[in-house]
Amino acid sequence: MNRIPRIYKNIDSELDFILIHNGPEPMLDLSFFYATGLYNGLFEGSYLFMYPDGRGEIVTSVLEEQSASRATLPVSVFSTGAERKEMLESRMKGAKRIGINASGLTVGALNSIKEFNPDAEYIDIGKAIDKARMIKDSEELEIMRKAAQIASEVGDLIRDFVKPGMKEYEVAAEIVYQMQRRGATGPAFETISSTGPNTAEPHYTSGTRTIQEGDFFLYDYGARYRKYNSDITRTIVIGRATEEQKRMYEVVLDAQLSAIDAIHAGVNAKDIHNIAAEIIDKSPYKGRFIHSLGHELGLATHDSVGFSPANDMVVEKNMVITVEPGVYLPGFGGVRIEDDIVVTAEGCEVITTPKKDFFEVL
Ligand SMILES: [Mn+2]
Repeated sequence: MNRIPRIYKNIDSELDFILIHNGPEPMLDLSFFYATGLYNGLFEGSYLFMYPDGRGEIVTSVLEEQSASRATLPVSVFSTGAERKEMLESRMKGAKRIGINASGLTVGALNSIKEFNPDAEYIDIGKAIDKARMIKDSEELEIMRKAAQIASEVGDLIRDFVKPGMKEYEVAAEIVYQMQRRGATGPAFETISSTGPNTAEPHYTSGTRTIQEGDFFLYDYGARYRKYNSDITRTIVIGRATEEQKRMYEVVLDAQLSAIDAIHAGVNAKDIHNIAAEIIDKSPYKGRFIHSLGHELGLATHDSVGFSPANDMVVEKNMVITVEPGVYLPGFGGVRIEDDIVVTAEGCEVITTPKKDFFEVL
């Protein structure tokens, strides 16, 4: 796979080349994997040259030679610092305008590149890469459907697994274990497994609290498969639910389904957020929806902004975006329901499928 031409479609200025440079884990530029289609290997300290005619070249260490051999692009391998210096200098010599992806590059990594050619102008073309990454191709969609499917199977399993007396971290461990048993490379992000009042904290992860009768139980998790991610949230009640818990759930579900119904290519992202926000603000939970409706998903869990009140963006076919309204009552608890959708011409396809009828663990 070579996605370099797709990136250059979004660039109108003259460049000698674009240079991607990975730092040490976790300072990797995911665009390296986007452009090359590589999904094995770490590629710390590796370089990717991308030329305006669509050619590319990977420059990497002998450590990654095996992994790099899966690429369709040519690969040059260095085994010493001196060899690396020689390879970089010879390729960068005389270049006047070099494109970089500033958001994927640490200041340290940029400084190290500049040593090989201090005279060039370094131009941030990150927006062109982001734009390409937003629209998924058929191979990316196939991988993402698999990531979604793995996580979906585990979603249904977990609501039958959770019981009073378990610790939050035990359920988190089970989620990750079951995803990996189904072929996930790993979790997409640190699993959220929260109970009771902790569910009111949207980015709580998991702790030592013991699940009790009457608790909300909220799990927000995803599978990583071939470096692509899925992202799901479900909320259930442990034991018999109160009227308040039921009402919260119904409001959030209504907001989510109404927003999903309105999605199609050509719609404005902020209008989709506002559909969900209006439903919540007309309920007793006015003002308790405290984040954006959803983010774009791909190689990064938060690939780019998605359905947000500030995102005046026309939604396009084959974007993958989450839809995740929530309401949070500090000290009491929160409800969030999240699915991943692929935008189509006429509507959208929901690719995450765990059940989301109101559920009590009895
Ligand atoms: Mn999410």
